[in-house]
Amino acid sequence: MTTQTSEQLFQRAKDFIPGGVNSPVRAFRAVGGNPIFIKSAKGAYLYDEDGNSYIELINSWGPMILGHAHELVEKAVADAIQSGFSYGAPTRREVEMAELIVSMVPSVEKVRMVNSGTEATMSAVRVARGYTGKDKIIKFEGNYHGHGDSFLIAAGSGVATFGSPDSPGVTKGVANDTLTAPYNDLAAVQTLVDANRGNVACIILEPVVGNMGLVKPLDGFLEGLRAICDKEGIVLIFDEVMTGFRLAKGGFQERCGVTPDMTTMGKIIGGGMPVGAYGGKKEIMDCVSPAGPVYQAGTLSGNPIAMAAGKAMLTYLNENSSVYTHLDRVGDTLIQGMKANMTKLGLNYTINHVGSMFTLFFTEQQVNNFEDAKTSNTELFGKYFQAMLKRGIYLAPSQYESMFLSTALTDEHIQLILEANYESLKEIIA
Ligand code: KE4
Repeated sequence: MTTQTSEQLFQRAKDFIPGGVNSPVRAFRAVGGNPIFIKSAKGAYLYDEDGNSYIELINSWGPMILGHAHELVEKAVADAIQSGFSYGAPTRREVEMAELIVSMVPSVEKVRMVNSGTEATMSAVRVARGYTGKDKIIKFEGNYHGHGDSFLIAAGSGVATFGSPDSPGVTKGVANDTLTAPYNDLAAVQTLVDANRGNVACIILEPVVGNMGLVKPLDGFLEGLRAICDKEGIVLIFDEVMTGFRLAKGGFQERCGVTPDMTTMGKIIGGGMPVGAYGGKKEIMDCVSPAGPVYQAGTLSGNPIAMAAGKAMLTYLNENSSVYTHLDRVGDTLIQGMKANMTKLGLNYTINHVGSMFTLFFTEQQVNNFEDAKTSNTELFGKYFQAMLKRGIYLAPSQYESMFLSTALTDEHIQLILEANYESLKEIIA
């Protein structure tokens, strides 16, 4: 399989785009080699610039839950384009989209559309600060909420100490208002709250983490956070940019039964177009301009083409809940097969899995937080990634990411993935 055209494009790209990509993880830095440049996609397949095809398990980092170029979404976009592209004025489509989201996610009483998950989380934190009048936020190590300054914070050395900037350009002032705790560690959260009583505006987390690889909340963790927030007057924000509309039509909060005060959304909500959203309790969302004093705006927010794509996808998911039982079954089949392959090879790596999201960690210990995840052999993951790629299976190019399944995957695809998984594991441990 040649990737010559991709390599040529990457060389050109690096002259004009930082690192040759418009989002860092795409550069394959974590797995070695050069990135593959994609020419088209359909169903379960990506097609690169050299004519290679791949069964893929990223699905644009989550959005393509129905597979690529689903005819329903394609038709909605084609129809919408006939009416123009962008007006910068309110439209019927935005009203219909807001009504649909509110009907699918009961904890969301009002919602504001934005253009990315980052915009959604940045805005939600600002609103929580405006609503409570408090400055500090609590986030968790290994949780990613986009590239907003408040989130690019390395964990403090001790649990009760302030974070430090995790990127040049993020100021110490910003870092001082972000407190971090290990995921699944309620005691650490209580310590932070006790040390900052009356000054914590919100706790924001991925209710199922995709961004350190897949990590599930331990029993009682989400319930414990809900209790702390109720007692202390802290806004609980579920960042469901990844899990929203994927793990259930109402997001993971529908599965776990814990209700956040605010929810951030992205990815699936746009059907592949650039859309994010944040929403929650009416009393909180009515703080948002122009209803209230907390400012937030966006030229292309609620863009009619993006609303058409997102509404087509959400409507389908809302009317076909069998999508989720189907994806649970596909996920179970794949995970069982991967575990059987490892048993045959005498391997015992950890797989974390919820519904249509999973991660194969190259470590034998349980992975319940970022420190656990970092025991993974990332070099071996890189070899596995490349071995799967040359067998036509396209995975997320980092150990610290989740895979995403789509309804376009057939039993035949799953068998092909399992065959490649067995051969790749056998190759890298030889
Ligand atoms: P965007 O700004 O990339 O649309 O969303 C940021 C974001 C917020 N919250 C969660 C839970 C997320 O997973 C993300 C973005 N996810 C990454 C995947 N690790 C997107 C891939 C990328 O950065 O290119």
